[in-house]
Amino acid sequence: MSYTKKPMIGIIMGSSSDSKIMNDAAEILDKFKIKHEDQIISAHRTPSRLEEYAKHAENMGFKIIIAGAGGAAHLPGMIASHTILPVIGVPIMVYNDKQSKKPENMKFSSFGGLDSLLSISEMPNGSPVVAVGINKAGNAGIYAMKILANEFPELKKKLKQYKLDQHDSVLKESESLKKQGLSKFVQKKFK
Ligand code: RP5
Repeated sequence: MSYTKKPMIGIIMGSSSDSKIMNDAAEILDKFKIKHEDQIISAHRTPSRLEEYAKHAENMGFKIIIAGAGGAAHLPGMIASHTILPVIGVPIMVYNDKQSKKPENMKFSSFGGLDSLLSISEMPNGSPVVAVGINKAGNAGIYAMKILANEFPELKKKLKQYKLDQHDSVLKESESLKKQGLSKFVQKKFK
């Protein structure tokens, strides 16, 4: 299929500590066989690289950039200021390793991601970034596909099927809940 030949989406994140969350976007794109290029670009630690990346994204022919950052998240907005490509921002409730048993590896943002959400969504007039919810990188992936689907009919079909699958999965769960009763269902689901 034509849309699988070269990366059409650039996924960038401010730090390796964002990678676990940003991987949700990659997983969605992989599921739909959309190639993406992934990089770490920090607005405050590598500002010159940020400008270079915006040029690179245009030269590569990317159609969308998905940018995730935590804290005072400048990456999505600054990238948007350097390019005409649409930027989808993912606000990140910063942490380093959620699975880690060592508490010193847990690093939450003081404002639980609200800092990042506002930094991304409240871009002043003239340089917009669309923002998904906090840590909702998967939604950024789906939204990117919706934009691409305007151009690629195969993708449109796949997205329609994705919606039908969601519908069926809820029906299946509802049937099982109805059959078992709420108490048993909850015991089983959350054991
Ligand atoms: C932001 O600072 C990054 O996007 C990350 O979410 C946050 C913390 O980065 P590290 O200190 O974990 O590298 O720039």
